[in-house]
Amino acid sequence: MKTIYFVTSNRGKLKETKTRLSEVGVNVVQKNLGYPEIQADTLQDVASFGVKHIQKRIDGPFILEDAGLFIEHLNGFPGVYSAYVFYSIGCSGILRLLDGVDADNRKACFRSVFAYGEPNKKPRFFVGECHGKISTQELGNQGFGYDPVFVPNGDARAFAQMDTKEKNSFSHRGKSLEKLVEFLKGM
Ligand code: ITT
Repeated sequence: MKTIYFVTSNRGKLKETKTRLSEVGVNVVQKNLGYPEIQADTLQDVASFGVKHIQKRIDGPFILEDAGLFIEHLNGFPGVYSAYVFYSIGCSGILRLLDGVDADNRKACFRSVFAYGEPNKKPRFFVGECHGKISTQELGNQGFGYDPVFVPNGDARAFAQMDTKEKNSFSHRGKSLEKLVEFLKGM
């Protein structure tokens, strides 16, 4: 079985990634090394900087992922600042920002970028996105982060009302993971 380090502090991401990669014989081991998340315009820039930092500090193949929630009515906020905004105002803060906004204007998109790196090799990037809308109240208690307030297109439930496999079948991370899986199969 192939082993890959996943450099992340986020146990929710880890669970979703482990669930999918274990199905294709890849063992994912968390490395909570931390890396500087630069202020950048895109998730890929953040991931790219992270890879360069980690490459010098790790001795085998690794992945990291940067993700964010982009809300149309808020011009893409919190976007690349999703982690900070979650820890400062949380789901309830997002609901307050959209208070009184009608259903047609609650569109949002989750984006995910996985980076695969090895020491001294050019990194590879795999992106995924999931369109949906922000609910008017918190729903469910599974998942993590903004899952209780995000309802993906094609379903009436929030991510937090789905188990890991169901969420992966809709989610931004599920999609970027499928591309990573194809790449790993071809190695
Ligand atoms: P890392 O250590 O992997 O960087 P992180 O939590 O800081 O973990 P990000 O920088 O990618 O991760 O931050 C994205 C934030 O967006 C994250 O903290 C969550 O609050 C939120 N988020 C990302 N993916 C999500 C998902 O699938 N469901 C709900 N919220 C999500």
